[in-house]
Amino acid sequence: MNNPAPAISPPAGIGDHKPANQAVLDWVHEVEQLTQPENIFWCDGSERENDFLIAESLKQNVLIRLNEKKAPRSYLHRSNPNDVARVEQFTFICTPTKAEAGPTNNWSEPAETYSKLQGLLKGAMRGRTMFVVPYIMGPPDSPLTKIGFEITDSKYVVLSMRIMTRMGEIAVKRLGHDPKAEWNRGVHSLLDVNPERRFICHFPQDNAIISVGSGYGGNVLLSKKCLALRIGSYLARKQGWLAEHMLILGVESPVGKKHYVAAAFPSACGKTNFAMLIPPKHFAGWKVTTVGDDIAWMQIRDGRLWAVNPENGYFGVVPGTSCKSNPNAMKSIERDTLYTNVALTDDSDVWWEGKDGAPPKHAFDWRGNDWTPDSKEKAAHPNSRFATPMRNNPVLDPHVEDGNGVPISAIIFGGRRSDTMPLVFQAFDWEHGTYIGATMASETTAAATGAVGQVRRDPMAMLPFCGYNIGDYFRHWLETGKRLTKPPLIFHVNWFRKSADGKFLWPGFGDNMRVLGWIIDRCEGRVGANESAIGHISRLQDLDLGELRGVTPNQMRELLNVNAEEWQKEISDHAKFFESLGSVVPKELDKQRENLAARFKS
Ligand code: GTP
Ligand code: SPV
Ligand code: MN
Repeated sequence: MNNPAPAISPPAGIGDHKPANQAVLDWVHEVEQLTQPENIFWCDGSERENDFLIAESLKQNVLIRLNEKKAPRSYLHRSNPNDVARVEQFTFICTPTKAEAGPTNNWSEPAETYSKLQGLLKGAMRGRTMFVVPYIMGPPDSPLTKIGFEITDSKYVVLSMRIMTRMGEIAVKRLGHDPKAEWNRGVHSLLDVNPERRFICHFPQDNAIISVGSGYGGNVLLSKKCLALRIGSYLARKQGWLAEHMLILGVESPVGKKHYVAAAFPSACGKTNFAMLIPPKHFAGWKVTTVGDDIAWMQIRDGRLWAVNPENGYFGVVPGTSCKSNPNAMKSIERDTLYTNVALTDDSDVWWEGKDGAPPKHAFDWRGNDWTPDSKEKAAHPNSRFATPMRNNPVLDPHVEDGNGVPISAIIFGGRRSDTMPLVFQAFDWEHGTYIGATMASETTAAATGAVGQVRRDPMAMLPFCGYNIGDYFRHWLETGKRLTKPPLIFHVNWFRKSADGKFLWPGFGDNMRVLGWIIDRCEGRVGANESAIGHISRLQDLDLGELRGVTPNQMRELLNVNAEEWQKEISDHAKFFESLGSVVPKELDKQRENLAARFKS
């Protein structure tokens, strides 16, 4: 379990890779004075270091070794059962004023917060090893690439960071000697893994993050949500680019024409699956490749948006992953994978709800308790995850390391909506697209603690990840649009609409290619659309449904239907949402809502 484990003593040559930069040394010294670890382990990201840390983690039961034949070089980690997902209620943006954090963030005054956290961190690493993890976010030769250092007392965090980021020597070299160089300071301590002492705090002005009391995912892999999105979005506005919760995929037609698409779906709403999609047989010759599965950093060049994936691995939802739903993910996690909170079979393989084949007759559930198919509890936690290097992905896009990024032809928004939202529609223009993103909603999922299945507004899938005032974020989107001479087209999709009897109307997964195909046709100007009040909607005859099984014409009509009554409620929910944000929403977006309402009347 990811409860604190005692200090480890590495042999000479491991853990002693001290960087030369004085600013880093001073900061580490300061944190050492405060937390008083037994020793300091300076990570270099080498194979040898990784082997040593895995061996120590196995000894200390931080990891469980899996069957070498069935899951080569893969391990299982069990987190504390009180610590299984992001904690939005304990996540804070600590800007000098509350207004800078805005109406959607928890705000906490920086000086007070530093002092509270210092109190919690005082002596917190006694008897433990303090790891210093250097890493970069972004391809090595991208102008957007950022350097971070994470201090942590969790080996699981170190091992995960090595998968999820470009970690070690590469960051130390890039930073060099300049004590004024820009880099992110991240401090993480498990403390006693107690939800009452769990705080994820961001100090955008200081480019600093402090996370205490958790050992799980986005709470503690400070590169990901904390740096790449919350601090990242703050820097992006200042520096004129975009940091978004978006997958990036490439889609190539049979004649070899390639487009790149970025898509923002909230947590556990299908980004990883969409990014690795395998087109159905009917789409022979089409190919989808993955640039990223969770985060896109985008900048403007030649009037277009160009995107890079700042990450180096995937931290993906496990339940539901199978050779049927996502064969490329299954191949990616065949080896070199760090699993968290899945079930363990009697032959030391991993299992989860939705995996191919029959469930095992006996297994140990994610907590380590006996489990059989008759058990009431789930074998794998609904937010159980895999961390796997992106190199394992058989459809990794060849341009993933390209520092210039890939040119984005379309941006897609989408969420889990059982009603109202049709399968796909297109915004009239950038400003309307910004409105569609800003008013997006989705049912909550197990990716964050709290109720599951409740519809909430989640602008651009960034509600939990925007590191500054959401009104300024909307403004930044509008301003970005003005700078684009060839803006991507903007779409909204919904894979999750349900029939009256509560079943998904759309088969999803690989069949989402049919929707992607229409989107590409629109980008190429090859196909028309129905002009509706909410945007350009796909006509039934323009969606390639060849060989699609199990969807009746009636279901298709339902999927594409715009129900005026549902939309009256939707529009009034948009208004309520904007009202709840106070006066920060740009007036252009209020105007968009008025136009939308008016189109329904005309
Ligand atoms: P995060 O890693 O939390 O950001 O999640 P994500 O957006 O990458 O979602 P992911 O692709 O991991 O999918 C989350 C859940 O949605 C999984 O259980 C999937 O099986 C399910 N899912 C993904 N795509 C579809 C789809 O097209 N249709 C349906 N019905 N379910 C889907
Ligand atoms: C998400 O919740 O959007 C994730 C998982 O990608 S976590 O890294 O835990 O935030
Ligand atoms: Mn995510």
